[in-house]
Amino acid sequence: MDLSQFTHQYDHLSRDVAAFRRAISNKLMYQVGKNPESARPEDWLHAVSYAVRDHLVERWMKTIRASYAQDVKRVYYLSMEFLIGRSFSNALLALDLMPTVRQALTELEVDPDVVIDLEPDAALGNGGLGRLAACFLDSMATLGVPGFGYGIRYDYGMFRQQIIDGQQVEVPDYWLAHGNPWEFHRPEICFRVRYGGHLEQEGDVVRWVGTEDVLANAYDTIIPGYGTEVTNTLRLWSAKATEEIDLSAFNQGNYFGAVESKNHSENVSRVLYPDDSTLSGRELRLRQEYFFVSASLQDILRRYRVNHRDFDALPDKVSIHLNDTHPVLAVPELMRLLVDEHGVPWKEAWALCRRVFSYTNHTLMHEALETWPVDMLGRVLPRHLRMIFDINADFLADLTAAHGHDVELMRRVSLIDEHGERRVRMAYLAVVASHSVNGVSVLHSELMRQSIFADFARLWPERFNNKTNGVTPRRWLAQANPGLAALLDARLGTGWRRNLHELAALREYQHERDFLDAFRSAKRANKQRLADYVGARLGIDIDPGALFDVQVKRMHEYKRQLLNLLHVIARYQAILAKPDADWVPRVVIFSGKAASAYVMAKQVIRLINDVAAVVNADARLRGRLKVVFIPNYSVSLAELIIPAADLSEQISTAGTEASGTGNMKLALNGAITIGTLDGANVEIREQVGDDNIFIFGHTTAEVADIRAQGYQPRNCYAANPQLAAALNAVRDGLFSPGERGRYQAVFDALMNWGDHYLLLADFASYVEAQQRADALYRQPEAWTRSALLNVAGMGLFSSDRTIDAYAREIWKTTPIRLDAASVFE
Ligand code: 26V
Repeated sequence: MDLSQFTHQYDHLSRDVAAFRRAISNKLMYQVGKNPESARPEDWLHAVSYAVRDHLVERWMKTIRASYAQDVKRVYYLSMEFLIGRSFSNALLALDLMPTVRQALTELEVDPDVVIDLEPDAALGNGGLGRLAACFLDSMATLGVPGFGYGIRYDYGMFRQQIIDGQQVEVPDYWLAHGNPWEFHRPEICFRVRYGGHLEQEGDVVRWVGTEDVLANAYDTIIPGYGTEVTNTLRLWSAKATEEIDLSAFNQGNYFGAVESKNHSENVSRVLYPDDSTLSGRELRLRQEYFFVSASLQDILRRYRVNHRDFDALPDKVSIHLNDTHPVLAVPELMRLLVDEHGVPWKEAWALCRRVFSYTNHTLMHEALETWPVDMLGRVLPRHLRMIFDINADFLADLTAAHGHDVELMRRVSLIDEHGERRVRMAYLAVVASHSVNGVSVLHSELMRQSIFADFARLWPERFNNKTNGVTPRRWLAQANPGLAALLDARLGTGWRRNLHELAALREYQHERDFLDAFRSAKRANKQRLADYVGARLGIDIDPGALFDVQVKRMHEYKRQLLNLLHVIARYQAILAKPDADWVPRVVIFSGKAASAYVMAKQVIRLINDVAAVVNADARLRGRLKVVFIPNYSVSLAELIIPAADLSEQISTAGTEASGTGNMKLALNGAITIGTLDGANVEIREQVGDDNIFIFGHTTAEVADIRAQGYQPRNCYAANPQLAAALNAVRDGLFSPGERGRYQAVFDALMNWGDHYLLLADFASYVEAQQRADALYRQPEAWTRSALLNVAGMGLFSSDRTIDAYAREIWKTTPIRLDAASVFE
């Protein structure tokens, strides 16, 4: 078919406001089915989204055609989570249509900002891991890497957080309530996913029979690249019952029973597990993991077979990336498809697997490492359990052949943990099956080799590598911070959006008064924007002239929001003790969700809100300290908060935060980091220089030492009256006058239960670093210069750099070519 008649239909009109106005009106009428008089703002949002989406579709078709024509090697990024956020402004940015569409809407008497704010976030992720997947999709498209995201289309995303009486209340996030104009339902792309049943063996042939099945149905979202026509696909699976309803039950008059079984099987894609801190070990989670992995692998092999008759070329055409262990069942599933369904001999199938899979580890936290009870796995996925046992047997046999019969080593590296209830170690399966295993910062990759994968790193050192995380400059600078973006455009040109290293040129302006002033006013405007939000939503009056001290991330003990709060309390007490001293005004801003079952994290949220209530009401402070907990942290809220930050709190116990990406987003937006030598903070320091970051606290090695010697938090308490006073205030109920004992457990966790994350050991050093921050903030020009040098140093932390390294070193893919010739060849 000749595409030329369609392909450029819109291009020459794209900047034509009148044409866009007509397109929006058409969509409103013919797709949404409303006339302008009765259209609600939501209807306009849908109409304009459809109009914008059309422009992406053209590019999409072009990319898909080129990828088949060139038979490119494709990357499949398998992830349980994609934390996309909003799509509308992102699409406008990619298409360079923001001014056109704003103007068109305005002429239609629709406020573009109201419409933009109506779009619900696609919050199909918990935190860092899911947002990284979204940044990676953006970068893959931008670099022309032929990539697909595969995941689950959860009906309910990350819960909405309300704060009621200071406490977190979780509300379901039914993000699809008004429909999703960005997705394409593909009823015809539907795969059967099987569960349960049992195995029958005839000779070498194993048959998996008697299963209970569910269908996985595809929904596609277009992922636009920036400054390129390349667009990729995010394909999310939704569960559908195999029969509409159970007809036999229906015919016997059991109407409700008939519908119930349908509902039951469709539950598998109902809700995102909103806990990234502990493995719940729930069977539904296991079913979810297998659900999307099985559908994705069937789809991958189907696509491969469009151009290939056997599987010999699979590793040359297919790269499957495992985003943490959540999709590791892809390994036995690929083996099953190759061996059981396509008759590939076991050893050949395994050799293919080993060349296809790569794996990223995102956490060393023991509680988050996935293991599944052998019993449960055998019940839900008997064929896969058998595969895993066979893979393990081969692996241990090879090990013995190469290293002799070392029982201790075999016990340590076995895919099956035999201590107590037998469990499958999913991370080990990932390592054994992958040709590449990477961590997400230099420090984390090193610790990964030394700790959880020490034996494997000795066996296969060449398999292990580092890929320091990055963030997309499109969303996290161009979109979130239009003020700063405009300033950068004026001085550096617009190239930084695709080549973030160009920010380094900012260093030349560090002594230019006018530029520093302009930089400071951009920050000030962002602070005003946030202050307006906080005033309107929370009724708290904050001064945009104060230092905005920001900690935004999941609530987790290792991230130490409580350490931050102890400093707030100490500062409160210090101001009261010396009310006439010259205090730097501060607004301490927290935002983040706690897993619903994470009692301590929820207590910390409550304590923050209780402290905020007391501090914000205390007139003696004369506004020099304010504490704000902004409810319902999300991608959209991050886009509002991060550009307004002066100080970025990255204060995890050294050795616990794999990388962090918020640290990068904040520095990119001109916040100075106060942080430990943890995760990517180490590399941020290298890039911005020691003078432009406030480092404090014990190092990873020191933390290990302290623990080895038998850490005594009480000694810190005894030695530091300021710390003792802050802790006593918490214990004695200064912030919970109606219930004095409310925070006894928080106090005990630190003082009597070992303070696992060493808050007390780092407190003095933290307070001293905070004083350095105050001192610098007193010199507006020096502060601004330092903030500027942070932006200038962020070139390395673009997810484009990260993806370029994945593509070259792990996936071995080349960018797709989208010249006219390639489309029609
Ligand atoms: C873990 C678990 C474990 C139990 C079951 C449910 C569940 C869901 C998600 C997770 C993810 C935890 C790992 C994670 O998000 N790691 C973060 O990854 C970021 C991207 O690499 C990194 O910047 C953060 O430092 C790291 O905490």
